[in-house]
Amino acid sequence: MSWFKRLKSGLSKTKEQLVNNFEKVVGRHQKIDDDLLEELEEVLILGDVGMDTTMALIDTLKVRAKKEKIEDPAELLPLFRTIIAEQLKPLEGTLNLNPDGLTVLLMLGVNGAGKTTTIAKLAQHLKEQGVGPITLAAGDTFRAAAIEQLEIWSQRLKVDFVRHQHGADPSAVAFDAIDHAEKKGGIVLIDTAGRLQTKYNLMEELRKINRVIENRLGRPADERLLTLDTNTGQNALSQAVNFNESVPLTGLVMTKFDSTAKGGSILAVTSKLQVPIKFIGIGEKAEDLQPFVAEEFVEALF
Ligand SMILES: Nc1nc2c(ncn2[C@@H]2O[C@H](COP(=O)(O)OP(=O)(O)OP(=O)(O)O)[C@@H](O)[C@H]2O)c(=O)[nH]1
Ligand SMILES: [Mg+2]
Repeated sequence: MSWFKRLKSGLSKTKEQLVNNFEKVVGRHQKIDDDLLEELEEVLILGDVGMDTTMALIDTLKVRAKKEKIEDPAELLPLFRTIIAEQLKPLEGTLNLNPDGLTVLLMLGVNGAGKTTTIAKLAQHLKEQGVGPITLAAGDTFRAAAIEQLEIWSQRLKVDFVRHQHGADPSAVAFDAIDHAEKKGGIVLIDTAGRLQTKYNLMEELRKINRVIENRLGRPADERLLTLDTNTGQNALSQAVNFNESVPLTGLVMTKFDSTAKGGSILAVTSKLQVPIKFIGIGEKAEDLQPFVAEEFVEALF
């Protein structure tokens, strides 16, 4: 099946929640009035778009409908599509690969968001594109079997692997991985342990890893990516804001669209935080991760 077809089927639960319910509401009304807009507001809030973003979107919808002299409620759906496409378009972003030397990528996120799988999928993706050599760094020294999980991926993908013992300082792993890869160039993908964005000590540890990388390289890590599980809905926004405060993010990876109806949270996150979405994940297999293309995403959603 093509990526677009899989994307479409991956987004089907979110489509049902957001787009189909939107369509049902406009279908029930003869004119665009406050009653209709209130019902649409409810659809967006239930679709995990978040209160503030919903208000802003409904407002834009109202203003644009008036400006474009739209009177038929049915025409609100294509207008809604346009507005979303316009919001997401500037957030497309490609991986920032260092053209004359080593690229360092640091992966962050809460427990179970999909960090390690995303690293593996990314490694595969980069390999297919001829980017390399690739080094995976086992920066999750906390969770049992986390090191082995990444090691198995490195063997499967036939890429370099740097590890320390369980319980070791993750900053030291990052440092050594850069040492290992520096002469070869290519890209180092550094995994980290999952952590709650509200746990001060754990977020401090991330700041330290980030600082150590910066001191070692003489520049910040080329990519500081946050993996967000779309199933977390509204909490994704709090995750993004808090991680961004500890380690200024260069991009987001939104995973598990295939298993959620809460994909509307992508709108909540991106309207608050102007951080590009670099990849989206729609499954557990390597080919289920692809660069985010706004128009393709909106097309699949609608
Ligand atoms: N359905 C689906 N599952 C995914 C996706 N991405 C990751 N997963 C699954 O989510 C689970 C957690 O993935 P991990 O990569 O281990 O997550 P993590 O963030 O590294 O987790 P910790 O290291 O425990 O914090 C695994 O079962 C993955 O296969 C996705 O896009 N879709
Ligand atoms: Mg992990």
